[in-house]
Amino acid sequence: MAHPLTPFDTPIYVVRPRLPDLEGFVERLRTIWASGWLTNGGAQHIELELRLRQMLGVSSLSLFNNGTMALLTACRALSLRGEVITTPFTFPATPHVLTWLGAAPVFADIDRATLTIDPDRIEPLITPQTTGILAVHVYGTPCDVDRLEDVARRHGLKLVYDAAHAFGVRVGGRGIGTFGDASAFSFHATKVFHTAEGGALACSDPELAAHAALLRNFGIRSEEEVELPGLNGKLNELQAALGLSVLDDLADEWRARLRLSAVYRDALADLPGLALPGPATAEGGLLYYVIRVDGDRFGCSRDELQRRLRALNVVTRKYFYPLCSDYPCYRHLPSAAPSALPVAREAAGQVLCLPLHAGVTVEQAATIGLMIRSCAADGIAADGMAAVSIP
Ligand code: T4K
Repeated sequence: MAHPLTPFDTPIYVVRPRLPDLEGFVERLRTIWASGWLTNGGAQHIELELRLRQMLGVSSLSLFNNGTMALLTACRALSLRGEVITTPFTFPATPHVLTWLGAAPVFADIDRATLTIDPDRIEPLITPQTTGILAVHVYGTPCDVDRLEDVARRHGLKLVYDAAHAFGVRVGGRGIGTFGDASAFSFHATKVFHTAEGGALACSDPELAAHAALLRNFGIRSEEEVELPGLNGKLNELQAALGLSVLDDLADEWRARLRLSAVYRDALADLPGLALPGPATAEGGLLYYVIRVDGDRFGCSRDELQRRLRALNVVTRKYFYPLCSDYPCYRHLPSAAPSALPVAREAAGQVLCLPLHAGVTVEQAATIGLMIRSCAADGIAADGMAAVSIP
């Protein structure tokens, strides 16, 4: 094992796209070449939609050219307008789709354990203008789907899930995409399953699915009928072929991530001031390995830890810092007041995503664990205890 204070020769990135067997992918490309069909719902698209529908356990699934477009289409198809209650602890895409629809995001604080929207914080924010709730399964951890369903039903609100992180996640045996009115997945290159860029919209209502399908293709009903002001949300055949190839060896990727999660846990579990994710047990999720650093107890701040790891060629990310409610376009909103979002604010100051993908070896993960331990020891040294110095 490399000495923990020797930088890796090349960067170890927080995420890396799964690159499938090239020969298998080229075989699929040959089929596309022979067909002369590059987009607008070709054979690869049809096959991928079918396989994902079965795999995710949803009755309807439509592919999109990215997760943002799938989310935008879901919110549009459900007529979200006025005010929509959402979380500040997410990627910019979540509140931005609301803004693009002319709806105002209203931020509710998050639950301390799951980092997803706190159902108890939603009701006080509901006004006559509220039309829906847009919740996010952060890092693949499911929202409290039962309580969100209850709040939405009692107040007649639409419930949309941003499931960008939640590919393959199940709750009580049910596919995560079966909850709420609609769910949007992201198949960006940095996700466990990907199509380089891509996404999908899942829902249970066939009428909603048909409406969304129209919105995805300019609102075109037939050659001579354009029914709605739709946009272009289509995934092309090359990307669908890539997705099919990635699906073929996805089990390997999940196995590798499970193994690495266990290595990190063994390496870090006893460190004070460090909160780790619960032990990973099943396929699904495992998008990031997110630790939370309590700087005072750990010995060095999250930001300092990130800087030191970067100097050792370990590239981590602070998903999600800053909070969306702190962006210049949202911080004027009443619900964005820092005092209203204490749990989200604390999480944004503590989270750090460690490298988690099949490109990381068990030995590298163990070394990253030792590097993190060294940072803690170094911090403690500042208080007069034994030191391990980092160049
Ligand atoms: N909702 C949520 C909750 C989301 O997290 C996202 C996207 C969306 C909605 C929207 O879905 P999409 O419209 O994107 O399908 C990345 C992804 O671009 C973004 O998809 C993802 N969430 C977000 C959490 O992460 P960045 O700006 O952090 O990506 P970037 O380019 O800095 O890459 C991150 C790391 O990945 C780098 O350290 C290097 C590595 N990388 C990246 C790419 C693109 C590679 O190794 N190879 C690559 O090809 O947003």
